[in-house]
Amino acid sequence: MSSIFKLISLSNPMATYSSRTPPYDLENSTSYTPIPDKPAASFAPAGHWRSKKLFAGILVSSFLLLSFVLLFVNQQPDPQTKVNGTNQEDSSTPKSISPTARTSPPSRGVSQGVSDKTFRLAGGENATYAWTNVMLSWQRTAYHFQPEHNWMNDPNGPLFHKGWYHLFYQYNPESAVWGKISWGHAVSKDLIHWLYLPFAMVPDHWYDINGVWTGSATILPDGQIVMLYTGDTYDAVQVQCLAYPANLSDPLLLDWVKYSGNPVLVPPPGIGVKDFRDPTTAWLTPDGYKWRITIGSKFNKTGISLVYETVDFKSYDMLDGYLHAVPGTGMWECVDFFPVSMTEINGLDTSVNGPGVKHVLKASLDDDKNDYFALGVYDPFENKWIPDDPELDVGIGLRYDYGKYYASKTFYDQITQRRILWGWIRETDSEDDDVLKGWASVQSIPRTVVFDQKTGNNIIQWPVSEVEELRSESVEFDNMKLGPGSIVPLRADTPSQLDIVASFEIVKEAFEGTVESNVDSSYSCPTSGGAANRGKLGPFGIIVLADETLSEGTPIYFYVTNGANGKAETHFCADELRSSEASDVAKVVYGSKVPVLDGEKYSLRSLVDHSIVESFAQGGRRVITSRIYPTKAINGAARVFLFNNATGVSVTASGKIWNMISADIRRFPFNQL
Ligand code: DQQ
Repeated sequence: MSSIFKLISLSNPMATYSSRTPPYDLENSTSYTPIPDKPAASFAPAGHWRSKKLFAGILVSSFLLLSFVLLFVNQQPDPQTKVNGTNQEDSSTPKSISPTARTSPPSRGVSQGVSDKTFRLAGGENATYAWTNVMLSWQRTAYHFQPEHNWMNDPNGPLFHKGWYHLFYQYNPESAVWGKISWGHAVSKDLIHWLYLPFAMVPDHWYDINGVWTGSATILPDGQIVMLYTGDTYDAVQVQCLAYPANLSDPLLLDWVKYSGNPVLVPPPGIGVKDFRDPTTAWLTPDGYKWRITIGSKFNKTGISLVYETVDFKSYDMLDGYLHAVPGTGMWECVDFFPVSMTEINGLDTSVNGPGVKHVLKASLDDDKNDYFALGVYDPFENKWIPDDPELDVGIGLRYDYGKYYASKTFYDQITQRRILWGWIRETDSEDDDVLKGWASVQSIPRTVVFDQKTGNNIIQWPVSEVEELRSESVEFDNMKLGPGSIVPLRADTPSQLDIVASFEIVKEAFEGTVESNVDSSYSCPTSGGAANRGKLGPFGIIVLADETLSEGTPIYFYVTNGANGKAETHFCADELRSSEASDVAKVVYGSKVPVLDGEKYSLRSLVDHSIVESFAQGGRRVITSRIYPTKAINGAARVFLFNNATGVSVTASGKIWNMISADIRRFPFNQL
């Protein structure tokens, strides 16, 4: 008998389901009754980049400047590429449609109650670009986690156990589109180099035969590991299931046992059978005796998080009310709930609460496919989380990432005392392109998450320090003056694999006369037209994954405006409008306002990895992940630039660029044990 099973049996001999009715209107509600176990279909179980010396090309090339002026500076984007005033990238329209028009591929997932995948052109048409193998294989990242092949989505159940970080992930063993969702599994000593293991779980019981969906791990005080996940049943009902390692002494946690009494939770009355998924890591009640989890759902258009209490993870009571609810936000997927310290710099274990602690509540909004969070206070006695600022509530306020980033999940690393965040970087090309390249999606570089003690109303996300192991040769630039409309190439040996830090200062004399006269107070990155749109105080920043002539390039930049209160406001943006000549990819401008405090420079860090750029502003106060598909700015043709496209001021730039070697990501060498 496994240890978790012992715990379950001892603490709950009755092993019955129980739930209390929530207080909302139950009109028309139905209760789901699971069928007993029955036979189910069986499933099979589951360069080193040689860095050379970097050198900075600090000569302003007149040819490049001319190109820049023509391509980025004064030119407004093609009307067809302009975003339509929303932050939704799927609303943008590529510049041209190839003659090879196709019918729209079927959308995977939505009918099952999960994310839409396909990027579609406006008007329902789809078009394909003449991708070459060189372009497609170049897109594969060198130091982000990806499976060898096929489709991946949400990170699941991250944890640290006996010397190994474990990452599980939603995975289709059969193809590069969503389906047959199983749990892929990989381990790492340092969160950067990974070894693939056999699948942890596959859909093989009636309660998860349509997919072993997202879940979370809880490590109990005695070291036992509880995994709760959502099963999609044979009749497409979302239920919660329990699994645990067959052998806790195995550092690799190779074998997982699904509890024989699964499912442990079914949709309660009043909750749609397709609106009940993604259980969180559990936290202890104040008496230290019971555990609680929250599960995302919706009631009409209100996103909600239901709370359940358990002693043994096998039988549960649903608590009255919700942990939190926000009207108009729709289905909450992949809810995450964890404490952050207001005074310490370390992360906190999930059960910590008390003075000096705030709680982050995060929901992945199924309606717009973004991860929203808010800071607030958790009252375990009232079973309520109250946002600090109702105007910045979950789903209407701050996002973890203003680019392509979804279904994220944190875990507490008990060894280094860090709260670490994983997130899924989705594709924004068409499903057909994914099938051509044989894989889809990437996981972000894991990020530490702490409370932003300086602003008091943000969190700070920063790539785990282990990624710095990949830094090789570097070059610094110091106090480099960039006049209005200038661009400076920074030549690197591995421009597709870089870690760039840069800070900018607006030349003071110029700044003082300018902010009052800058009338652009309605500026917003998504509606701005991108880096081509010039203001007196911006944009200025870097351009990555550009080709020599700047026909392709992705500017990451600051744009300063005169805010409503007369004070300067800073926007942090990433412009994909010219990131690719391909027609069948999304091209948008991402971004948001970012607080820049007195005495702070405008600072950014970008991790460039082939087709992914993760950019952090002001030490991690804002983050934008770009998912881009250059066709020319690849291999040796890729370039990186500093630029200042402001009309009214000069800026000075200082910083450093590192070449990044590739991470070692491969199958676990079982044959060498
Ligand atoms: N992905 C899973 C669901 C989750 C969704 C299915 C979010 O559990 O709600 O693959 O991307």
